[in-house]
Amino acid sequence: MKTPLIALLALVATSSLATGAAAHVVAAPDAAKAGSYAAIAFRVGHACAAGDTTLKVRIEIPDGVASARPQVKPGWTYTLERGPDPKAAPTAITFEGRLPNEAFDDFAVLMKLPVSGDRLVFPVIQTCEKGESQWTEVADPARPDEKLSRPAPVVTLIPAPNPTGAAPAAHQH
Ligand SMILES: [Cu+2]
Repeated sequence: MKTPLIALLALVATSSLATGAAAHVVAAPDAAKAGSYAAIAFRVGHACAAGDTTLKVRIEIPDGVASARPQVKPGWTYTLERGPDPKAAPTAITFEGRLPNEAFDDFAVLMKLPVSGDRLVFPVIQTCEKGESQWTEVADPARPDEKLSRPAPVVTLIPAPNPTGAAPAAHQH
């Protein structure tokens, strides 16, 4: 009777983890090939609190991302924040619109991901009619089981199969 119990516990642990992640602000997909152009959606699962409405989603673009373009969303506007280099990727993208608490939505960004690195962290500030949620917590590698209440969305970089080879079909603009 030992094995079925362990299997059941594993199943419970997995499904509760999945539910928790889906209810936060998460990256979808949460893994992408290093060096690739990847469309990553930032999925907002709920407002800042019950009865509140999301008005603004600000996504910080980490260093190493060479370009970042927001997907146009009907009903939403976007603003790009830029650093001193006008050719570099924006440092942040803010979507503005309305998203009631009972609904979820995806805010997609097309990015040229860095060729090397393990993972990218995208701090997100969610501004609502009444409150604000800062999705900026980063897990301590020394304490991987620690429960974070407002984790930042993370994208794991999948190593390129041939990192030393020539880049296929370079995109020059
Ligand atoms: Cu949540």
